[in-house]
Amino acid sequence: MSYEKILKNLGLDEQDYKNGTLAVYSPTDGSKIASVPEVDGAEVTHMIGQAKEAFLAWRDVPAPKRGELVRLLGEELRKSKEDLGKLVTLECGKVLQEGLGEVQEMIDICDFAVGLSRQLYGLTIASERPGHFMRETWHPLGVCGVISAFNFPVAVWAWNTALAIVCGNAVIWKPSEKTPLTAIACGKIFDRAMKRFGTAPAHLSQIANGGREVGEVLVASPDVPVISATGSTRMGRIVGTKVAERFGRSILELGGNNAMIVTPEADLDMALRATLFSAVGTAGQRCTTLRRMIVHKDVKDKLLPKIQKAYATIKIGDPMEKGSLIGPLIDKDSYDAMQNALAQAKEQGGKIVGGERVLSNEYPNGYYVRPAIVEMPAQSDVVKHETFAPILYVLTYDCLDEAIKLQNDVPQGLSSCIFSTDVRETEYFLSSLGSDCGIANVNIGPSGAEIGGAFGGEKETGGGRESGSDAWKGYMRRATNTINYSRELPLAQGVEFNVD
Ligand code: UN1
Repeated sequence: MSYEKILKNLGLDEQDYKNGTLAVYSPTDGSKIASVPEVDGAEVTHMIGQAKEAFLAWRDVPAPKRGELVRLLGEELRKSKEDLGKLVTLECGKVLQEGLGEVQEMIDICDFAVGLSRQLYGLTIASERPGHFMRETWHPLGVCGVISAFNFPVAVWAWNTALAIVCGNAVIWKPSEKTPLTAIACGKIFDRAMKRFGTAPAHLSQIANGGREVGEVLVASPDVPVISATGSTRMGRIVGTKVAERFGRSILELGGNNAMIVTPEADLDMALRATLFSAVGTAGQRCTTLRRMIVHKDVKDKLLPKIQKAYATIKIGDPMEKGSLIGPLIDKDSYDAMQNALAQAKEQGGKIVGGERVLSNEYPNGYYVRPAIVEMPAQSDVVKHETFAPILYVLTYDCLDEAIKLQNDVPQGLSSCIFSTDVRETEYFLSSLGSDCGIANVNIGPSGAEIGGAFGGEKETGGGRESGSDAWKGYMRRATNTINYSRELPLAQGVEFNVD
């Protein structure tokens, strides 16, 4: 199917993707597929005003009714799954199975949010005073700014928006400049849900395609009380600081440098399969991608050749084609960064297999690579750095404490896992003496998290939590209420304050 047909199915008109100022290239072959309209700073300011109006009306709609809008969004996403999945593949280069999986994550979070819309619970708390009680109530915050990255061009919007909307907020989304088309498609899908819902205020969810200025205006505005930003640590450091300066709230999902510990008690076939999906899936461009394997010294020679063998035969190619497991990197800059990291790894004593460009004759402007495995003598600087490409560094260890120390000795703290069938090892890894990451898994890889859990990580990953569990609290403000139903006015802490 031609991509214009996909765009049409999704509801895009030519004015949405032709004659704009923001050029869109497909990483598949580097061809220009669209040029979409952009907004500037002044327009974003205007959009913030509109979003604020929408919020003022939406906060008064009962939460379960707000959930109905998200339920309709989930229905519309189900109808558009195939087309949106393909567009994700076309625009960001992940293989179709993963493009479809990403849309499934959107559907899943909608389902979650619908249930949540009847469960925005607060605590009741015993008061120390007679005839009093305390409770916590949760209220929407206002306009929520969402800044997302190219690698999950649509799911990240959905994780934030589904929750933000049932919580009673309005949303303005700044998508990655590399993936504005999928964002426009999401806007159309949202509009269809809005239309069916009928009575939601206009401008509840808006999209601001454009450059740096768009993000800067959102981040600086006191009318945007919460900013959820996904991307590099460098970006997060700027956003987090700016938002903190105005005492806004930020939810940051930044770099990861995720490890797998493989112990002598591991099921090696499972470890192999998990390694393949998590190290080379999405061409190594997930924030949860497996980047470091910390393998016991006695196990390395059993496991590593198997991984190398699989790497040598894994199908790299057009991400739309059935059977392809690795698509292209997003662009040349990304390829250059990968080669640069490999050169550094070599200097730092690394032994590299793979990593070279492939299919360059077929796709002179598409950057396909063979995933790299790099045996490192130590956890040197390059290993501590997140390179957004399929490079798997391999380190060995002697005792579990050493492995955990290596695992934690990086600036990032997103995801981690251990492969072992020994419950003492696995529980130790999950204990407070074990992994310091926001996500710690046993016998599954570090990537591909379900939406039901809170997603996010510590240290330079930014500390934010999105998606499941109680991540919704990030989009609401908590009020503590003390209610006196007696005829007395006792003070807390037994303080006497009487005027006679
Ligand atoms: C990301 O790469 O930005 O756990 C998020 C996963 C996905 C989310 C990745 N559910 O791999």
